[in-house]
Amino acid sequence: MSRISRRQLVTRGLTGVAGGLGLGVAGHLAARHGLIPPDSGGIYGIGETLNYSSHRLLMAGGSMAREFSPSHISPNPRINGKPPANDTFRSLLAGEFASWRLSIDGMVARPASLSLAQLKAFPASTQITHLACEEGWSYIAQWTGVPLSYVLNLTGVSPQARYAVYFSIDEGWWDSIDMPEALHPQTLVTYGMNGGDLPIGHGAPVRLRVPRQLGYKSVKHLARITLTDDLKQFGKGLGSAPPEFGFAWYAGI
Ligand SMILES: Nc1nc2c(c(=O)[nH]1)N[C@H]1C(S)=C(S)[C@@H](COP(=O)(O)O)O[C@H]1N2
Ligand SMILES: [Mo]
Repeated sequence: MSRISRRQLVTRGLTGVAGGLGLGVAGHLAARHGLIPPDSGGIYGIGETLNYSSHRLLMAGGSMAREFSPSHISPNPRINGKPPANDTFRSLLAGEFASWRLSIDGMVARPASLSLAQLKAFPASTQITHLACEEGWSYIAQWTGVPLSYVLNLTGVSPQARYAVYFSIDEGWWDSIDMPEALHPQTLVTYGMNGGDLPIGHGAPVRLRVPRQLGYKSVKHLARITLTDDLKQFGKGLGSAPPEFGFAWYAGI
């Protein structure tokens, strides 16, 4: 088993290793190379591990989500879910988000608390990408914001950090991504949509856009991002809220 290198894993894939040597061996290899997703314990465990590990090995975290031209922007983007029904959100909204802050903490060198004005003063990035809901509908929109990698370079990332966990003002909504996804150039701390401010329904004042994964990873009404090396301490330890309801933690498209 120890003679299988990462390079051989890339050429044969974990599926190939599993087929040739058995799932037990494949599991050990996946664990050693950090390729086990946090929700791998359940009935879909093996499938989730093969899916996540093959994406990470084959694309090494670097593939790009397709970007579209302005003529592809959907005229009536659908809204999924309701704005947070709590006092925190109501009072932030009443103050036009002037007192909203994005907290960044955990395994960073310099924790930060950023206002909307501060985010907007950073170099902006714009993308026209597809948001696909697991329910089967989708739309294309233009998104404007700051790459998460830019913000994390400001705060400094501890070498031990393995995941970015992010939380909505809406308390049930939280998720996480691995560091290749967090530092990917298209992962965007998004405050603008289709040329204007991000509408309430689409996640004002700020949502995280993760265009290489299904829509539920793009958490709306962002409040906090924390870097960690251990997802077990959050919720039921499955990496995010969706796996608690039967959806995959890794939702790569
Ligand atoms: N806070 C919060 N984030 C959320 C949701 C939500 O209801 N609340 N819905 C998720 C789901 S399932 C999808 S498909 C997308 C939908 O984004 P949209 O409302 O811009 O279409 O947002 C995701 N992020
Ligand atoms: Mo969704």
